[in-house]
Amino acid sequence: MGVFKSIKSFFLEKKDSKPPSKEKKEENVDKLESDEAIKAPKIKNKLKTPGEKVLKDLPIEKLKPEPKPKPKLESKEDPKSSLDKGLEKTKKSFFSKLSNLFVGRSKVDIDVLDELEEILIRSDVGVETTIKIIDNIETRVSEEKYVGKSELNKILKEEISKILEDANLNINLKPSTDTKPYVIMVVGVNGVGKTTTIGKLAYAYKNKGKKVILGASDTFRAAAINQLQVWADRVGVNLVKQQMGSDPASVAYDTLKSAKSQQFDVVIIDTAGRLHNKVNLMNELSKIKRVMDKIIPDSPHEVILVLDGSTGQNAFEQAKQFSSATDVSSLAITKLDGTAKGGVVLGISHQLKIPVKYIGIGEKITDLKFFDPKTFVESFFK
Ligand SMILES: Nc1nc2c(ncn2[C@@H]2O[C@H](COP(=O)(O)OP(=O)(O)OP(=O)(O)O)[C@@H](O)[C@H]2O)c(=O)[nH]1
Ligand SMILES: [Mg+2]
Repeated sequence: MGVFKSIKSFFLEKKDSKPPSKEKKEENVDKLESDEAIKAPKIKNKLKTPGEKVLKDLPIEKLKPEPKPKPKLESKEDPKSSLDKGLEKTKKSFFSKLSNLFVGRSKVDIDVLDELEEILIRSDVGVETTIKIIDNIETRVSEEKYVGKSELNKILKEEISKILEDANLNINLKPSTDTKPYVIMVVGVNGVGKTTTIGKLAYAYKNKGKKVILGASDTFRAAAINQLQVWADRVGVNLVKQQMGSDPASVAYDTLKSAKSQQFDVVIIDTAGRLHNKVNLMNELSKIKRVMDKIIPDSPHEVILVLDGSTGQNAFEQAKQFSSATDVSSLAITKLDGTAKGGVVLGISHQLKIPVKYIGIGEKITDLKFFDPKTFVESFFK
């Protein structure tokens, strides 16, 4: 594996100088049918800030009556085919490179493995994950007499499945707590797709018969509040909001109070992705969590970090930073359509050990898929 070592160090250097790019893929939130999402692993949140302001007597905006969802937004598409479509760019780019591997060659040798390593790195799988895959394939190739193109595809598919399944082992396995309301906080840097994902998620929960309420805790921009209002109206769920610049924790407070008193099943809190600096952002998220915990002990029950898959290695960095600053229960990787960087799902799952729960494959209300490693890999290798 001497040849690989030099290639690895080459890519390690190259990775740092790579500009952000886009991509990603996933599966259907139709799986919410099983209610599994509501049984997501619970996270402990014991962040306490000294001198925390007591939030009381805050004006709670009147809840709007739930309008009917607009049927035109519903997609009649087969979820599988929409996943295939969403992953098309990654797939095309990856497999066209893969088939070039065998031009003028009939079996897997050291050169093929070196090139495969490069393809994986270029598909944003990440160096650490690529090395693991290549090492495993190398071992298997040396054990088998003849490995040609179809055998390599089969081995590669198995190795990728193994990595994704291992990383997602713990998701949805915790027993249901029957928590009501079940509180979800959505975090991530600006522009990754938090608000859109919340809209899609609210739609999926509502379709499962859940009574959903949203909280506009991104008070940093007026447009952010309006955007969430548009989604709330579109899906037909309630929204709690205050004016721009108000305390995000107080919006969360209002939302949870309403959810509790009016017996909502699911609360989804939007948060700002952009503040004056990173420390401010993380402090604010901690404060929102502390306030929630006071109203509904142990909430939020789930913190979803949204990452823009099309930013490739940048998404890795964001995942690292957020998970070191706050408890992240799962990931939603968006914008996998329109990017060839879908490999990032693999690297992030493997290296950060945070399960990928959803993938966003478009801007439509139905374009959020529950991430199932098996279906994902099947779609990829189809
Ligand atoms: N193609 C595609 N676009 C998406 C997807 N998810 C979100 N978007 C688009 O990405 C853009 C940003 O999405 P938002 O939901 O506003 O992102 P945000 O994280 O809430 O952004 P801030 O509120 O600015 O922090 C919008 O134009 C969305 O339509 C996806 O899965 N695929
Ligand atoms: Mg937003």
